[in-house]
Amino acid sequence: MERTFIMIKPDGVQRGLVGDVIRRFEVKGFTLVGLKLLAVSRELAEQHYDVHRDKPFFGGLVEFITSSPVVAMVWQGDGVVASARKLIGATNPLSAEPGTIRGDFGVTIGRNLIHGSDAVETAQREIALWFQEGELAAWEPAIHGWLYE
Ligand code: IDP
Ligand code: MG
Repeated sequence: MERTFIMIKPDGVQRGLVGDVIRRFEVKGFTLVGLKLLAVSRELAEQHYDVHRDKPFFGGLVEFITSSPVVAMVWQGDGVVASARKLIGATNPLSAEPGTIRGDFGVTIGRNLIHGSDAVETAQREIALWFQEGELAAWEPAIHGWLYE
């Protein structure tokens, strides 16, 4: 089944929003298959955001992501990659719709609380970057039949 990589950024952890964020993915019906809190190395942050290496905000972004612990997660479910991006909302929290994580909790693009993979292939790359295979649990919730027809 489809999987995506979700990271609660340092601002989300510092502001005590870890539980709220996890709750939104849980009640939507997605399955948590990997979870850890970690201090991010500069190397990992740079690899994760490699696509933005030439952007003016790259240096500040790496500083931010390495400044305080993050919560890294893998969530699973039908269409989870695109659906997670909808739950997260637009990159700029001031443009993000109310009801989305960034729309409800954020005010500025450099403190937008959470990362979600932007495509299935990106998700596969990011999951492999952040998690060892043994850190992921393949399990099916007992309520599966009440979530999927
Ligand atoms: P996304 O997180 O919604 O996929 P991207 O365009 O991939 O957005 O940018 C990655 C991250 O880089 C954003 O989530 C944000 O933290 C940061 N970022 C993007 N644009 C800016 C900017 O103009 N100023 C500061 N930070 C930015
Ligand atoms: Mg992105």
